[in-house]
Amino acid sequence: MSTAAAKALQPRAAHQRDLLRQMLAIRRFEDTCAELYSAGEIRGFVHLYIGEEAVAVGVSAALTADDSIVSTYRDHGHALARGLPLDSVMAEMYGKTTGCSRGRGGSMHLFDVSRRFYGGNAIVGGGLPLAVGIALADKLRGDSRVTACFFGDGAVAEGEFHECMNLAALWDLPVLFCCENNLYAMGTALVRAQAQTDLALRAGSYGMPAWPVDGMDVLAVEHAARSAVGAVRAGGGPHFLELRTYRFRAHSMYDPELYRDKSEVQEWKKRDPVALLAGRLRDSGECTDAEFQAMSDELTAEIDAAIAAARAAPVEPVADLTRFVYHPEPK
Ligand SMILES: Cc1ncc(C[n+]2csc(CCOP(=O)(O)OP(=O)(O)O)c2C)c(N)n1
Ligand SMILES: [Mg+2]
Repeated sequence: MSTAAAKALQPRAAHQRDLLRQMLAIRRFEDTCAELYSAGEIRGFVHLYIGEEAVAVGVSAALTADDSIVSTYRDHGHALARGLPLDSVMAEMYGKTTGCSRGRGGSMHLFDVSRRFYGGNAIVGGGLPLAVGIALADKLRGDSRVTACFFGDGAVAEGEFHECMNLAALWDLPVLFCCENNLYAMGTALVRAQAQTDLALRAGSYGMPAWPVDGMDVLAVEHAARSAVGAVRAGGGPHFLELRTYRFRAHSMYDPELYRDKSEVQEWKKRDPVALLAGRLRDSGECTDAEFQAMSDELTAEIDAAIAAARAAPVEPVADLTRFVYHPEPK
């Protein structure tokens, strides 16, 4: 290969290594959260994203810092891919004041206005009207922002999903709907709950472009998201991506997983998004095993430092309990 050709490849290789690092950061962060949860160090509801990392990382790579993101309760991956500092997310898991939501939100309510990351939402489908409202505001102001809204296959059964699809399409709003179809809503399989399981087809019925994407392949996700974001930003109205993915772990920390066969999980693990990209980069010589190990060691150090900082950080004083809480004066 000529030097010029090798140089031309550099940015692509560096970009793909960055995607790999982001996915690995989410994986390591959450593996550690599972351990901390079992040890009783972090509490509350915790929903792991392990297996779905390519979705958050691929979509986020197609957005600019000025675009907005609305997430779900399975939000660690979305937040980290958005660039929320890992230590502020870890501190939030511990309920400390240095957390991105001052320790008042916890795992399900990560939030960072400065990065236009509008939560973390415990209500299934609850982010959809927020995203449509943000996009309506942007449109009325004449801003060229895109709002990416993540939600699960379970949200498609909610009434507000259909209301939001309708309004976004009717008003040509700049929203990218990112449906994370992991085939289950808690213990209910999509096929047992919904008559039409082709979710892109259902979104398409509202007159918006919608298509399925291999959600285990971060490059496929980024490619689809770039083309959809470009079209939305150009005034093409809402677009819908059905990101076909799979969660490798339980729905939340405690779930006996009686609703699926272990063999199904094993089958999907063969297409582990982190291993898939790592393997490709290894085969092309763009990330050797030693480089992968160095990346992994760096992340371990970063996570260890975040845990130490979170442990040492204060909780909010009791005197501040009613701060940020809406409470009208009694008449
Ligand atoms: C409106 C509402 N109904 C029910 C619940 C309880 N609940 C929490 S998660 C969940 C499953 C949602 O599945 P899906 O949208 O596919 O997302 P996933 O958990 O698979 O990422 C349900 C029913 C809730 N939080 N909100
Ligand atoms: Mg689901």
